[in-house]
Amino acid sequence: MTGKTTGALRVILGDQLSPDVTALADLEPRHDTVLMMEVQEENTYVRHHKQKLVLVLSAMRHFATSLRERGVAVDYVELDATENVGDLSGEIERAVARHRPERIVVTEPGEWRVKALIEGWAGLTRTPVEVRADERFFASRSRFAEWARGRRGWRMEHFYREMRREHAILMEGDSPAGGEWNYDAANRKRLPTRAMPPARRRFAPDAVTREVMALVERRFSHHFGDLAEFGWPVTRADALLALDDFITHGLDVFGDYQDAMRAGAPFLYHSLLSPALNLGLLSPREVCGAAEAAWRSGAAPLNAVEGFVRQILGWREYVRGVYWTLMPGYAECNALEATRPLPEFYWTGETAMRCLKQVIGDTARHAYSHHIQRLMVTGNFALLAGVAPRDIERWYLAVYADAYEWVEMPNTLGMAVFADGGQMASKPYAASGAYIDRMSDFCKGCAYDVKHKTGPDACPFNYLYWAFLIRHKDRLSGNPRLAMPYRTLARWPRERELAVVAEAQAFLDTLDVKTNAGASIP
Ligand code: FAD
Ligand code: DLZ
Ligand code: SF4
Repeated sequence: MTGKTTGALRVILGDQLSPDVTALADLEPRHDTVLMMEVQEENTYVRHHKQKLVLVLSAMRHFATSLRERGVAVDYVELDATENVGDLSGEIERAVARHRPERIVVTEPGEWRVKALIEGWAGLTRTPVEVRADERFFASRSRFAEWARGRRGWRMEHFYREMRREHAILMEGDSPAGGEWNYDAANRKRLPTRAMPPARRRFAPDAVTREVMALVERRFSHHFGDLAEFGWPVTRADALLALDDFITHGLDVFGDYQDAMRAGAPFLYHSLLSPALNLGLLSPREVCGAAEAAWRSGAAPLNAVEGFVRQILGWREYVRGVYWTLMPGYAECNALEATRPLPEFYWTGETAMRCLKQVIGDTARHAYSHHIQRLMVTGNFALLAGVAPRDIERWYLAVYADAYEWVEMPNTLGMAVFADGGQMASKPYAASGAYIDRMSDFCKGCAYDVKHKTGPDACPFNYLYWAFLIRHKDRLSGNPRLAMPYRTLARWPRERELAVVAEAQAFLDTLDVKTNAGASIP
């Protein structure tokens, strides 16, 4: 390619796989070149689950093909290319030498770390760099900042209602559809034993994906997780089929069983759409639009559709706003001063606690857990055990197919382990074994007894829960949402408190806390 000069070098990062991404707006096929780079650094900044690596790399390759089919010149640097220098900035430098572009155009990235890299590109290459807003979200970063400015407590529900109005989703004039903003009271039921969750559509790996699978097994064999069950959509066409599958088979009872868990049924009625959404294969607008259309046509009830839309128009947008408003300091927050290294079983699944074993095992098999599994099983345990926020945060970033820092970090630090001290959630999501027992069938086959509060066979979540409340009494007892358990605790004699704390400590001392290199579950 030496000798050719390019108008604009349009950079597409691995999670910017949307035909309408701003970096491609006003593309001049005759003059411009699209640059896509597979680089070692992005594949190893955490030990990403092997399925996540295959998903990103295969989706990138398919996206490049779809651009070429539209007549766009794509300079695609494969991971195994001999000249590949292994990081985004190094590859930009090489690409600028190849193409000598007038300017570089890129859409703002999803991570602070990559934003900092991009800020160095103009100096590095002596070429103007135009960074464009990522318009694939309902709210721009500045829209969230404007909403947050001057508010003391941020609550997702308030932001969500503004988004509903602003984007006219599930609205009837100025009022929310059906008269209520939130139908959670009708949601979150226990899954009946007779309920038969539908088999979910998975996508058999095609030749491109199989080639990437071999590459990942060869280069990243020591990363977490298994490839055998890989079934994620890697093209927009397949992602649209996945959306249709969910609207047809999952949406109508999505709300009812949103919080339910069942051993051997990791997907239940969830959409499984986050990997495709976060890569840009689907847009949040079309997903919310499809759900609203299902309600308007009578195919799904309002409680289900509102519950689903709230996850995307509400939570997804809200956590992105939290991330960009509070970074870079947010990454370091540790309000509860938790310091325990991540227990080894998060990587191996080797624990007698059946809930954790099941969720971690499914994570290894599918690179997926639904929200309550993440929040109330692995997250709850990390919170109660006082795992260092940065350790558990890096774990979530590594093990899920949908994990990118802008969405993963606030969910982990803010929601799961309360490291931001309540910026995101009004109380820590701490729960004893009774919650897990109520929402799942995990406790039935467990070595521990969920009904026992103390003693060698007592469920560890029980004494860890009370020890957590005791440990953080000074900080948390004034929280109105924790008034009930603290009232209970106030009735305990001092000896009982001390006994629970000692039992929790003895259990925590038994945890194997070697920091693991990310080995697969056998
Ligand atoms: P569904 O239950 O079908 O929900 C529909 C969609 O709503 C999801 O696809 C997702 O785009 C969105 N959504 C739902 N809940 C949230 C939420 N809390 N925050 C943002 N979006 C939400 N989600 C990610 O996309 N990437 C992550 O790295 C991630 N890390 C998480 C870490 C922790 C500790 C917790 C508690 C949650 C995390 N989540 C993350 C949020 C949520 O668990 C996943 O979005 C969801 O499980 C994805 O599965 P699904 O597509 O079947 O979701
Ligand atoms: C996650 C990821 C991976 C695994 N690999 C690449 C890659 O090789 N090239 C690339 O451009 N992007 C990759 N990504 C996505 C980036 O890490 C992503 O842009 C940031 O996580 C910001 O969201
Ligand atoms: Fe988990 Fe406790 Fe239930 Fe066992 S008894 S599955 S450890 S909640």
